[in-house]
Amino acid sequence: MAAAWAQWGHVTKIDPDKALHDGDTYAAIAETGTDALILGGTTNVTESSVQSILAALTPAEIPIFVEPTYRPTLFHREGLAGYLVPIVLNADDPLWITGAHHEWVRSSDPDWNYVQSEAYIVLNPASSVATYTQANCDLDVDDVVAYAELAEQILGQEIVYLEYSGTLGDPAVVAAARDALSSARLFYGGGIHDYDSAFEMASVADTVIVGNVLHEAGIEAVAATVRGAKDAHHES
Ligand code: 1GP
Repeated sequence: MAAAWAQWGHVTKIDPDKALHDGDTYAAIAETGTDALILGGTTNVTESSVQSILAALTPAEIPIFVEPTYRPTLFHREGLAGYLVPIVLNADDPLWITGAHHEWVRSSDPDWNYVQSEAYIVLNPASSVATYTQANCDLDVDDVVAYAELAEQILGQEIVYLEYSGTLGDPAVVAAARDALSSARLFYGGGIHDYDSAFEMASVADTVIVGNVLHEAGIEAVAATVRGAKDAHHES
């Protein structure tokens, strides 16, 4: 699949399980200046929840990807650019490394043109993704750097995703992970909620992802994070 993500500086993740903030519409999210939308959440990203949000989003002018927790069988879907499939490198449960993926490939006939993997490193032990995957989050900076390097150099991953979902991570760890990559892109997600937090993390990551702020504070707050990320990327 074409490397659409190579140009992304800021991405907004929509959790189909959570409502939008008062008065916000799906269609308006694309107008914040965010570069792409991901429909994703730890649970309940279902075929039908995706379908109804896609219907509300289309026609958006930015790409829309799904991080599925179901097994996609329908790839050519109007309004959808493709699927981002996480593998969680520090999951203790192999279901999240190759298990679910193996089941999916066996039971479906994936159209690989629409599939891109992401190498996740889950770093907030209090997050639901850490609980689900039984992630070992007790990692120091060298551990994280080693995961990032092995993702790119051994597993051939093009996207490494530092997932601090729910809390703002350590910029020094993010910077060290990015420095360890040669051409893979470093995604950062977790706790970005305003201009300053977006600026800080976009200064050390290639792509920042915002999630909760959309549902909790709304589209204006997302727009502030877009400005922070763009300013940081212009300076670097
Ligand atoms: C979640 O990385 C994203 O998968 C964003 O995290 O919800 O904390 O913004 P937040």
